[in-house]
Amino acid sequence: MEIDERIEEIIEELRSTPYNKATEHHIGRLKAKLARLREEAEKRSSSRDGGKRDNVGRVGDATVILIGPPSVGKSTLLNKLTSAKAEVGAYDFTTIEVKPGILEYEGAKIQILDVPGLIKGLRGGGREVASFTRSSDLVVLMTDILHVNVFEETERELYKVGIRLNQKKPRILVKKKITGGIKINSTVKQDISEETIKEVLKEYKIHNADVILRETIDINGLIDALMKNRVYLSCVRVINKIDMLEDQNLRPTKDTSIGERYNAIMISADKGINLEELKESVFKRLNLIKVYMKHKGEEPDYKEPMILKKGSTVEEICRKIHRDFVEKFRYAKVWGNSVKYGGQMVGLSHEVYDGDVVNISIER
Ligand SMILES: Nc1nc2c(ncn2[C@@H]2O[C@H](COP(=O)(O)OP(=O)(O)OP(=O)(O)O)[C@@H](O)[C@H]2O)c(=O)[nH]1
Ligand SMILES: [Mg+2]
Repeated sequence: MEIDERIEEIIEELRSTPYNKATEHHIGRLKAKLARLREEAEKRSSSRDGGKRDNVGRVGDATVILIGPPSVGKSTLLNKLTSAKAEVGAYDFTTIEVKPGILEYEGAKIQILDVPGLIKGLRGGGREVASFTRSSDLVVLMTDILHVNVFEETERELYKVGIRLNQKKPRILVKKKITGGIKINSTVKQDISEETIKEVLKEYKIHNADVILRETIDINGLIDALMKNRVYLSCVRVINKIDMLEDQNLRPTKDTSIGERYNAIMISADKGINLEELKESVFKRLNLIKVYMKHKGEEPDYKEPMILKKGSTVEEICRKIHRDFVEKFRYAKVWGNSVKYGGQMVGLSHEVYDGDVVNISIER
């Protein structure tokens, strides 16, 4: 049987199976099977179409990807935010190749990727979009005022290929073992039964493991924790072309209700409306921090902060300065909120905080 048919069959069975305590473990098994088949289908089809993979180098401090249906103004926005000169057209699929640009904001260099318009089913270029998304830091989900209802559809398509938007990684740890069966430890009360958890694990051929649950989980979360291809990204929704409403005297820039309803920022890429608000929101959601480097006996360099992702350690700082720095590293001295006292000596694994001053000592 074709893989697509098997997927359809399972979806149908899931649809017709009522959810209750007696069916839960069966549903768990079906969902796990579905997740595996979908991954398999994606793998096969991407090798079939020659695997047009992510081939754009990542530069800058973080990467944002613009995703949305054709003709909503993605390339127009890229051109407005960066010095890129992407082709803009009044017809669908103007963009056929991924185009990068750099937005400079608050001292950070943010790479923006303009990708081909996305259509339902992630066929053709869609899988390429998915592959670019996996290695981005933030998704800007874009549409225009004529198509405000596509957000959920697009999110569903991305969900199917393992991309989780504005969702936390489930706090589930599975430590595989050789013997001893499945032992489940939970720090909180669980709704799903042990039997269901075991059924799902069985689908992944896990028969011996310690399972540690640090929050209330559901079947989908458990499957996500077992699949390797899941990514968790922040997402900002954008509705473009609000100038069109203005043409019709609907005073959209004052009437923010559409934006609120869809939890989206309303912009006009073409007329340059609300772009500052968008930049600010993108910057905030990227969760970047600034640290200031200091040479021994000198004042910190407050003019050119180093931009890092929140959660970064001294090791990441070293890598950003020079590839040799990790090997030659002796110690770092840190002033700021991440340490107990100014000038504290720390190692490579020390996490730095926003506003820290850092001095690195290496072997000469
Ligand atoms: N009225 C209005 N038109 C816009 C705005 N932004 C873009 N457009 C127009 O929308 C059309 C499509 O713009 P593009 O930037 O090529 O759209 P795209 O999303 O990159 O499209 P694809 O590459 O085909 O996926 C062009 O005719 C643009 O001039 C806007 O803010 N207001
Ligand atoms: Mg385009």
